[in-house]
Amino acid sequence: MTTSTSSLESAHLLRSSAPAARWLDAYPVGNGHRAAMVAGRLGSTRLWLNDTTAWSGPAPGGALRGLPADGPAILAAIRAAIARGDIGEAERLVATQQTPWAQAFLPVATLDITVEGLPAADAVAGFTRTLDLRTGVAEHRYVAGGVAVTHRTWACMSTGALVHHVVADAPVVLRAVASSLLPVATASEDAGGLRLSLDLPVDVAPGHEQPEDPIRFDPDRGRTGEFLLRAMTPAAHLDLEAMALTTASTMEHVLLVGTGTSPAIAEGIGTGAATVVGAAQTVGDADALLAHHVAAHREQYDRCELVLPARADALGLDTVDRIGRQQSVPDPGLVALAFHYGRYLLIASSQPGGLPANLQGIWNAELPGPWSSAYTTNINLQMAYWPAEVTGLTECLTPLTDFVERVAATTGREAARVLYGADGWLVHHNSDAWGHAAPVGDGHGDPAWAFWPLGGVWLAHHLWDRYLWGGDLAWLRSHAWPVLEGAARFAADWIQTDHIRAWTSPSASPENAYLDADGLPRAITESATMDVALLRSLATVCAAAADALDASSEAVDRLVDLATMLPDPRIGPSGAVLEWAEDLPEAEPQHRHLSHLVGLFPLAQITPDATPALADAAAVSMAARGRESTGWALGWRMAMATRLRDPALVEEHVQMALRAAEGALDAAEHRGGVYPNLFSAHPPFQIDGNMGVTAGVAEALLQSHGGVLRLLPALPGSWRDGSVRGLRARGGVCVDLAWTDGAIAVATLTAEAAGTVSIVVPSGERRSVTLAAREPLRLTFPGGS
Ligand code: FUC
Repeated sequence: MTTSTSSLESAHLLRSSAPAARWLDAYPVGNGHRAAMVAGRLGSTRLWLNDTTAWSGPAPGGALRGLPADGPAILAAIRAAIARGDIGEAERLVATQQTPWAQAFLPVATLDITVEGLPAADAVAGFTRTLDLRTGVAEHRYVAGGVAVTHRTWACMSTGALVHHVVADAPVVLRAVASSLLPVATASEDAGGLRLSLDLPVDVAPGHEQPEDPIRFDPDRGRTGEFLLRAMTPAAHLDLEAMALTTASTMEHVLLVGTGTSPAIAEGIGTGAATVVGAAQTVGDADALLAHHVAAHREQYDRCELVLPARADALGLDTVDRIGRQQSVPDPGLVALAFHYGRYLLIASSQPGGLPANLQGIWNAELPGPWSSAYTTNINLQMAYWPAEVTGLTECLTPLTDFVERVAATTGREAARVLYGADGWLVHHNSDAWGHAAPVGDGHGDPAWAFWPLGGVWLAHHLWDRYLWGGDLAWLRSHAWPVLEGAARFAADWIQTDHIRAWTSPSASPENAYLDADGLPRAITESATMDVALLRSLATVCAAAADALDASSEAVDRLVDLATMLPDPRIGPSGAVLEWAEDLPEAEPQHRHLSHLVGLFPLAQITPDATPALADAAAVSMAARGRESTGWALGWRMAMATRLRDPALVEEHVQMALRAAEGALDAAEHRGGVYPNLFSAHPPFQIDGNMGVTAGVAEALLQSHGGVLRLLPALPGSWRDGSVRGLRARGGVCVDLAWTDGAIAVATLTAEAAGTVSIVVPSGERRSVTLAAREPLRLTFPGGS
């Protein structure tokens, strides 16, 4: 299938004919280090600026502040209370182990760039605003009083700077005014540009906590933020008091922005503002800068492409109108756009040398942002990275693997020792740039969300995934193995046993609660289904890693042994998978989390082939939870539906995930969708919902668990004709597919290394194919099988 201009446009371009009034109308650009939300307006642009290293902290006492001195004794008392059935006491004790909170991802500055002297808005015509995912350029153009003006903004992937380029067909003057929610310590002139030095707070409380002083500064310990604006056009005028830079009148302007923080959060993270702006200045003019950037961006973006037919009337339509229309008639082209958007957002928010994508990727304008715009590890951080390997963005995973390695060697290890007297490392349900690993909640957090020590066990899987996809044994040995083995040490210490059976205590199923005999909601129990699924999977993964490396570990052996004694997942009287070890009534039967089904996705412990009864039970569980949910929860449901090979359910969820988040329905209803800029609404905006859709679409087209490559396992009915290029399977096989009338037509497989792979086509037929290294093998399927 060839890619027509119209499908390129409809699958890679966001468009609006209205100026961006709000942050949620603005378009995101980013290079993993610096980012902006670009609000194109009549005669102006507003940029909300972010930097991956701009976090509050280090908090007084560091990531372990507030931990009790007698953690292991408290743990013993918690376990004893659970054993005697006193859950109230166990929950009280659990709260005594809570630290205050994780730190916040900060907004750096806002830059308002105005074209001076343009006529009033009513003399303006032809306004359009686009975000081209193929180039990473946000653009808006209009004609004002006969002057045609084009603004372009990008986050340069090669130099690291942010670039704002304005071209007019008559000379114009730009005035750029900076502001910040952070205190500006100094505003100074720097090589003709404007330099701001910002005080970063050492401690920021999340919105749900109400301390007396929620944003605290400390002149001795606080870090410094930096903002630098330079114009490549000469004769700029600087007004330090107004924090404004005015350019000379000319037809073309280039503004360069750099940001940075110091001292560094960890070794190797962050570059200074002057370094990146200087690098951009040496590239040359705007055309050269753009060409360098686009080449670097496309190198990642172009690796994978999905072609689905767009509705005939989609071309030239505002994205927000496409979102509105797809609710009545499916628009597969919009699904392709959302698929590419997730990849775009991952490229923009997660690059080597930066920190992992946070709850909002790398875009936050609030102090604090929602949930501090930090990391939540009981689903959200993991989901943000689900598309990385399968859509060919392995380097985007690097900030996460680096982060996990750092936590495993430092804060996670300390927290395991101090809190539980355990070896190895852990992360509880919230983290931040400093690697917060202890439970949060400040002594009053509901254990349903605040107590969950298995975030690290789950995150360790991402390092194994990188090995499964990339096959780099040296990387497995030096990077993944210490993390996996450390997770196994913690797990083996955490699991309790009488040498006949094994269990976890305390345990919770994020973030649901059950009702106890008195009808009270309780979270703490033993051996929640999710604990067991993750710990068993860790045992399997660690054993496989040890095998691949020919390594031995007493902790891994112990974990493997314990895993065999953990309880099997159970099906309850209603036919659903039990969320806890016993059949307990759920406090919220329609809860957004599907913690107990983690074995279905992303793990592949439950599959229609290997465990048909559990797969049926998982479908019952999903139905009982209800179709409706928040943004990321719809993405998770969609990905699970692909594993159940239920195309209708996939289609239903993708359509729900892509409906308008605002306006159409009852405002009080808390359910997911998308904003006009296609950001996923939890609500509020969270990046996981975008990435979940991308991963779910990929998983509907290709699955590679269980030693087989399953082609088109869950193709929704409305995606009748299409093709995908550049999906990647475990084992390092690149997969291109084309289908017609819902039936597979061509598959092209290209392996990194020679070998034999098993493929399963939609009819269920299994074939074994032998691949030579890097030589594409084209398979055709006359009649779709
Ligand atoms: C978890 C979820 C919430 C939200 C938050 C950031 O706590 O249960 O829905 O996504 O993370």
